[in-house]
Amino acid sequence: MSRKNQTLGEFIIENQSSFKYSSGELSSLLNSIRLAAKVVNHEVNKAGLVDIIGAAGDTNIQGEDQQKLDVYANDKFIQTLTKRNIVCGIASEEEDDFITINSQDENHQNKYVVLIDPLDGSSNIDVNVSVGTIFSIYRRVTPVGTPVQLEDFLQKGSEQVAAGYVVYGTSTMLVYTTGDGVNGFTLNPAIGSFYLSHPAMEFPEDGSIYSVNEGNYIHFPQGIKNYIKFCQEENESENRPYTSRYIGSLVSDFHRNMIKGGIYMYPQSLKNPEGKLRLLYECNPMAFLAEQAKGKSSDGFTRTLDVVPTELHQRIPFICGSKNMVEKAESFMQKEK
Ligand code: AHM
Ligand code: MG
Repeated sequence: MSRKNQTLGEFIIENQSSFKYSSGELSSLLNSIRLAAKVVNHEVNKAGLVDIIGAAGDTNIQGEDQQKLDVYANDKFIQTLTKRNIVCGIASEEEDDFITINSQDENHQNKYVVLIDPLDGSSNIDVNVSVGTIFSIYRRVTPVGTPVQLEDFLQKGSEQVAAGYVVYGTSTMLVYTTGDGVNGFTLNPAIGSFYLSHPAMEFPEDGSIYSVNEGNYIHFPQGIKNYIKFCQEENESENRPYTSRYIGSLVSDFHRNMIKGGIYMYPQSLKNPEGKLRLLYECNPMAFLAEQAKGKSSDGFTRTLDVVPTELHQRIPFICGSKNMVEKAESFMQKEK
C-alpha cells in the first residue's frame, strides 16, 4: 500500500508485483533512472556556477545545436543504464542511431529497450527555466540472445511497459507510470532521496489553461486556429477566455497542466509539416502518462499511442491534456479536415 513520504526506492519494490513482468528487472531499471536523475539534477543545479551552460559546439541528427548539459545528461543516462544487465538497447534524441548494449556474457540476454530525451527544453537552460528528462521503456520484440534491432524501438506507444519524466523545476520531481496510474516523487536535496509527494496523479477532466507557441499561429492548420480563438472567446459559464501558459519545456507545461487542468498543443505548421516533437521519446511517454492520469493525447485524429512508428526520430503533431479539452480541440480539427 503506497503512502505519502515513502521513498521512491521503497515504492518501486512494493509495487513490483503490479508490473506486467515482475522479475525484478524493471524495478532495477527504474532504480537506475532514479540514480541518473539525481546525478543530472546535481549538474543542472550548478548551471551558472560552473562551465556547463551554452552550446557544446555540435548539432544532433535533427540539426539542433547541442547544449553542454544535453551532452552531459545523455552521457550520464547512457552510462547508468548500461551498467546493469537489463537494457539491450538505448535510443536517444542526442544519438543518430540506437545503441546496442551487449552484456551478460556477451550473449544479448537483456530484455528491455529505453528511449530517452535526456534533457528536454534545453533552450531554457541558459536562462534558468525548468527543463526535464523524458523516458520510455519497452520489452524487446526480437528474440533474446540476438542483437537488438530497429523494430525493438519502433513499437507502438501502447506497448510501453513504463514511462516517465523528471522535471528540474523549483523542486526536482520524478513522475512515472508502469501502467497502473501515475505517481510523483519529489527530491529532498538535503537527503538525496525522492519521496512520494503526488500519489495517483490525475488530469482534471476539464481545465482552463492552453499551452501553445502562438508565435507560429499564422502557420497553424485552420482547426487549431479556430480552437485557439475558441479558447480566447468570452463565455462566463465555461470559464472562457482560458489562460495562456507556455514555458517551452514540454515536461513543465505537461506537469502544470496535469495538476491544474489544461491542454498542450504542438501542431503541424508550414514550418514543421510533421510537427516538432518526436514520437518515440517525447510524445509516446507523455501520452502514456496522460492516459494513465485520465487525460488524452492525439494528433487531432489518431490516438498517439496507436501510431505505428516508421523512424527513430519521427516527428508528429501533438495535442495532450485534460480529456474534455483534447476532445474539443479534436472536434475543431476534424471539422476542418
Ligand atoms: P528540444 O527537445 O530540442 O528541447 O525540443 C522540444 C521542446 C519542448 O520541450 C517544447 O515544448 C518545445 O520544444 C518548444 O518548442 P518551440 O520553442 O518551437 O515552441
Ligand atoms: Mg526534446
